Amino acid sequence: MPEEDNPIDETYNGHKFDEELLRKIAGHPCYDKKAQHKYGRIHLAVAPKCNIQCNFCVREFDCVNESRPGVTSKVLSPQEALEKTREILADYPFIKVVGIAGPGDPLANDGTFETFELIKKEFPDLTLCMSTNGLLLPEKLQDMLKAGVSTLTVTLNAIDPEIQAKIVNHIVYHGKVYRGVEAAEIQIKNQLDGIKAAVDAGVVVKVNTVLIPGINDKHVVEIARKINELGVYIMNIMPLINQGAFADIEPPTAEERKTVQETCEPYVMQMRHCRQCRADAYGLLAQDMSQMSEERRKLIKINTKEDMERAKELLDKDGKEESCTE
Ligand code: CLF
Ligand code: SF4
Repeated sequence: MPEEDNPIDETYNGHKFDEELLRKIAGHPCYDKKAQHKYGRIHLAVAPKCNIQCNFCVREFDCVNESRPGVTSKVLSPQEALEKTREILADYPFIKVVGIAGPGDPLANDGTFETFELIKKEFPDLTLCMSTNGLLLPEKLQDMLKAGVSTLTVTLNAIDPEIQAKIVNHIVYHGKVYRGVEAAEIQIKNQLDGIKAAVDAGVVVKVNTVLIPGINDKHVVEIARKINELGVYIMNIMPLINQGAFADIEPPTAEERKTVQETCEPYVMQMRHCRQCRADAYGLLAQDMSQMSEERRKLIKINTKEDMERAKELLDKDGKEESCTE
């Protein structure tokens, strides 16, 4: 990585990142906005089950805490996921990150760990990334670390149980169903304890927060303050997709979201280039190749540096036609 491409402060937010982590951040399209144009990610849809019920989730689709709304990804077995990674990496070596982000919650699915183990064994240089609702984070953190995950997203939509109780209908925790404030208290405790433990273990943590007007919009800055204390690296404030029990809530305008991002920025770096990817997306963030025609994918196969330049030109020129709309 040339020096000018690595803009990351190695002591960001009170945390010192070693050289290896700095390299991973600089090559991660979600964590470093400059990297989004150069490096891609592949999502492996190996995690169908979820252990909570968010009020904006209709469950037929991918987890909307991280993914593109209204989209269902085909679930893969760990072995299928490995094969898919092999095929895609052979053609698109600019993909540096393998993420598991659904379609349900990765920590609620054993296939997540099995998949990471397989990928790590065959591709030890790739960054392994995961996105979770955090309910099982404290108890699964060691498994996650053992599997080699170094960048982690936790969705944190409230740190006040009264507010969280309006967002999540129920959780299923250790075989028991909890609702309301009781459920919220369990989840928030686990999310915050899990984030702290992950940061302490050297994981680079991102927090996703779904901005829900009238529910958590005034509260998001308190989340930002809290995650600053915990050493979170970056925050991604996502607009509500109004479906499910929240179908009647008007999503935030771009201006409202921007104002909240600006209010949170003094506390934690803001991610503004999220594309709300599918749980099976691959390629550059702005150009999800899972949605491209075979013909087009062939056109941008990468074998040499020149191919890479050509691919970028092609994608810049007319890729918008085939990429997903936001
Ligand atoms: Fe995937 Fe998420 Fe890892 Fe990125 S996505 S698991 S951190 S590799 Fe990125 Fe996609 Fe936004 Fe997610 S643009 S939806 S933030
Ligand atoms: Fe749906 Fe994701 Fe919430 Fe689970 S965590 S209920 S998949 S939005």
